[in-house]
Amino acid sequence: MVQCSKTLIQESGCRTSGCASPMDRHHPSIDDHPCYSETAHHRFARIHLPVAPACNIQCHYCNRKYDCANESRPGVVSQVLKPEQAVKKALVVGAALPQLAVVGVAGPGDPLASPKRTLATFQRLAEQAPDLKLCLSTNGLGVLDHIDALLRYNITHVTLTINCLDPEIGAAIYPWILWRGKRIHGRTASEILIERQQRGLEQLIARGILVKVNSVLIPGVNDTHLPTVSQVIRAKGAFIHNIMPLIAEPEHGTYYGLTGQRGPTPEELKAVQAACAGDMRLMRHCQQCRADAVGTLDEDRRAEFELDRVESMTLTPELLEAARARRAAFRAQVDAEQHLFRRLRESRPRSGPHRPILMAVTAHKGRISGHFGQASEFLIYEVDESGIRMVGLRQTGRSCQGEAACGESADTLEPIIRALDGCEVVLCAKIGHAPWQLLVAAGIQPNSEHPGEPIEQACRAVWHEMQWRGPGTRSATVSKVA
Ligand code: CLF
Ligand code: SF4
Repeated sequence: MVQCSKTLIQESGCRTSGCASPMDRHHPSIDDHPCYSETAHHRFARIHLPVAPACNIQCHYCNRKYDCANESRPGVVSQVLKPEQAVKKALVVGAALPQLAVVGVAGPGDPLASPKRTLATFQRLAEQAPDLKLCLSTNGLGVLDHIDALLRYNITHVTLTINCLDPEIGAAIYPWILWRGKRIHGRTASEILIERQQRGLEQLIARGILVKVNSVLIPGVNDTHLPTVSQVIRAKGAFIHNIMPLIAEPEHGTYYGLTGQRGPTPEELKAVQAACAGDMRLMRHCQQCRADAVGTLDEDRRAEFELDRVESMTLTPELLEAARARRAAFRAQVDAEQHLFRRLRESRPRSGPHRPILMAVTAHKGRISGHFGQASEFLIYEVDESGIRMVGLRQTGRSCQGEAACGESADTLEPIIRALDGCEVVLCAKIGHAPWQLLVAAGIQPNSEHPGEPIEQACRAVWHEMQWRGPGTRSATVSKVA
């Protein structure tokens, strides 16, 4: 049996010691990682430190003037920081945002093409902020050379970009790599890269690091091949697969952009994700962040932490200790909330008279208010015969990005509906047809019959109505649907 080097895997069961599927395992180490856990992504923040300017390969979707497109949106430039500047920035952000949980290095080039800068950053962070998770995103060419250092500095999460297993396909994506001081071209280059990526994947997993695999979906190049990639990485124990759409525009100056290679349509992306699903976790909430991103995935806080401001701040040991305590308190609060929800869900009878019901509410100043599609958070109440109690808050992000498209996209609604898991009712002032139908299909009763009423009065009324009519009954009329 292979021994895991990290307790995080041992605590929850390691596939090398008998667990079959990544879907079966609950990893405490993902509970506050916004990319590995969809439920964490509205609550916890990450910061990317742009310390790695160089790259050791060329991808046809990359222009070196911009951030590494293996995780980032092309056409974005991040200012490269020295390790000491980067560490100070992470500590300043960690002092200002108690929700900060992860520090990642994802560019602007490949972090392991500048290993000294990347590892020096992680080493200092492991010493100065040991509660923050350390995360790395790489093309995989250099990973085998640095696994010991990754473990030494407590990097627990690594993303590998794996676009193919077939060197013929690889030759159409990677024109060259830099390998042992030489530039290697064509099929030989992609053979070396693929072999290093696969052995890197195996070694990272064997040594207890949680691995996410990113694949860039390139229509006509690797679209029909990605389900095979997904099967292989799943069999090797990758935790989650993130299939990212190619973004190729002529103005980005990339080979693909200039030669007319198109990116996938939303339907094509969805079809490939469906073909890769099964018992593999798929990441569907990736924001293709910048290499200097700060904040939660849906709230950009970069502007608050410009280098001048960061450099003017003084960090004392007392301030750092207080910041750690605030982060710990924030985690404990989220943990307690999740624990409460689990307990309520498990203990609540599913049927029978006078049972307690969880309701998600959009409100303003204590009254039912707002459009479902424009709500970015829901108050959660438990309602039963004895009264109503607020038991938490779920932040979901908005489904509606503008009046015209309001609530029509199942892609944006599905994560919100998943975030309301356990609730039986949604109370809001207005709701569109599409979210109404999806909520009903998910077993959640939408109700827009009580706009402007005090929350307590509305929740009680709905609870009594449900006792009278029985669960799953449509209590609101479609006349109030926006
Ligand atoms: Fe950053 Fe990447 Fe770590 Fe997340 S991002 S290094 S795993 S902390 Fe996340 Fe951003 Fe998508 Fe990356 S949403 S681009 S997957
Ligand atoms: Fe560009 Fe990233 Fe590919 Fe390097 S690994 S060529 S930085 S996209």
